[in-house]
Amino acid sequence: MAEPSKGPGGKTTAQLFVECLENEGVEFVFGIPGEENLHVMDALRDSPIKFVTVRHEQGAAFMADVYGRLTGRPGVCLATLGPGATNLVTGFADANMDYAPIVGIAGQGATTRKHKESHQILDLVSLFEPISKYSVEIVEPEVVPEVVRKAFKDAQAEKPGGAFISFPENVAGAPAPEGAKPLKRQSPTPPYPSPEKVAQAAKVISEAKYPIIMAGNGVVRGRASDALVRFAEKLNIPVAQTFMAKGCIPFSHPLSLGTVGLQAHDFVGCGFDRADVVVCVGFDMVEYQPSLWHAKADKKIVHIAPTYAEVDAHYILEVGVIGDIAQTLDQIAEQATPNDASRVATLRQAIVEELAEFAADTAFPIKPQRIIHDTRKALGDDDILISDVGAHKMWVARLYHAARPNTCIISNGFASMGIALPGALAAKFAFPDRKVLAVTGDAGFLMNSQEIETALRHDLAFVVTVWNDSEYGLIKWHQERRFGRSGDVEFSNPDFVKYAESFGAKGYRVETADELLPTLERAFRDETVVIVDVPVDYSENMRLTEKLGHLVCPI
Ligand SMILES: Cc1ncc(C[n+]2csc(CCOP(=O)(O)OP(=O)(O)O)c2C)c(N)n1
Repeated sequence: MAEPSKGPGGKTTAQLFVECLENEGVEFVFGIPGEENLHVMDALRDSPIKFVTVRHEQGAAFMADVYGRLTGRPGVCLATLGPGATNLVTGFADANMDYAPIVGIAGQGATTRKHKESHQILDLVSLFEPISKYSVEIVEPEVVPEVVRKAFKDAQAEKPGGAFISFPENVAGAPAPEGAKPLKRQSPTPPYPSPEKVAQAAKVISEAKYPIIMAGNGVVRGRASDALVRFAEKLNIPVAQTFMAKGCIPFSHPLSLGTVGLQAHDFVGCGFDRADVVVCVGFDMVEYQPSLWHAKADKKIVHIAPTYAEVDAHYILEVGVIGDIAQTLDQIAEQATPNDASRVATLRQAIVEELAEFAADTAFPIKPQRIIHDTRKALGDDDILISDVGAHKMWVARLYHAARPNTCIISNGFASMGIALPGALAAKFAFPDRKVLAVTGDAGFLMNSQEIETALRHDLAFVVTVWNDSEYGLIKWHQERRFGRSGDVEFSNPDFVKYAESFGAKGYRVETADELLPTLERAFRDETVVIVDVPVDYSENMRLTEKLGHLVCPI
């Protein structure tokens, strides 16, 4: 590797690059050093940006993913070329498909060896193209300010997602051009809604007999929860929220119908059956395919978002209002007339009763409903729960009642296992004063549990509940539902208490249902990483399927 040269500008291109990251307000870079990113790593040593050395690049990408989702600012992850970059892929794709802003950076071999068979060289720009909004290589030092500015702007603009930068080592080590400096940051602002479209939407909503709001993750991204609540209250329209929009209206609000998105027909689906107008606010169909809630394509859809609607035969718009969500909602609310909704209370009641029914259930292994009930009790309204992906996610989505946006993080676009534990680290970095809980299956836990060491090294404190069933629980559920039998989903687990202790973390095993809540409370008092092994009774999964199969709508 050629020695870095500072040139007439007094800095290397890698130093200019890091200056550009600082200009973007980057606080953390999550990653693993390697030979081809040495220049960037070295430049970071003189920067206030904190480099978080992780134990697997996938962990770094998930950390950047959750950091991006929670803060609305791109999370940044860094890897070396070849295998380092390929390890970033799953977490990076998760961010991109969950519409979380993320910037991925990978070192690359020198441009002088990229044209031929060469150690660890892979075309990284092509690799990241299908999982990003922008994938580029820095081919000359002078493009650095533009590349970095564009990467952050693209990652953050609606709909947010991934920007990937490949940084060849010879360019990184080359002198920065004289006078080169970061470009001024400008945040893209969503358009102002068109008055004609606002008037059309207000008319459709005023004429509706049974309107319902489907609030999606765009409401959370647009920081438009207060406007959503104002809109629902003024027009008296019930609100269902997607998994990723949890908390955009507090569950305790009389107009909240809870969460939609379970493939099965749930109580809240009853609200959709009756609806003649569905007001989709910041809705991403990656979360909930329209054919599942709009099979007959017979309802009027009002689409409110900063970006135009995706095309789908079951999502044909009556009217689409493209603009800043909060402004759009306020303007429509001013013009529309309120709806007469009296049936909301009945639906809410059914959902509340289901949870109450299991609040004191002492069966062991513990029923999912009881675990969710006690989990909710252990956390405050501002605390953060990060769910992994599996059957436990379905229970979190259905029954965990979030009071505020971004307090229950679920991956429901790409839906990759392994997000919860690294996600908890990122949440704690972003919000050190809030309690953070990772909820994970036993399989997803072991996919990224190496990051326990990273957390301990950084003195982070959070709790992980491992729903222990020694199976790929969600897949077994699907097998039984579709084929009436299951197989190839069983495995054995390590002793999670000893496993936690071997890292220097704490571990507890819950032995009765009544121990769960006190154990969680104690775990949060411990102020370190605590793994809680929670044996779960997943026979409730098929019981739920049967119950929902026979569901008679209460309205
Ligand atoms: C990386 C990844 N691999 C596979 C899947 C498919 N998948 C979804 S849920 C699941 C089982 C999860 O098992 P576990 O983590 O134990 O959670 P449980 O379902 O038991 O609650 C699998 C294999 C996925 N979503 N992501």
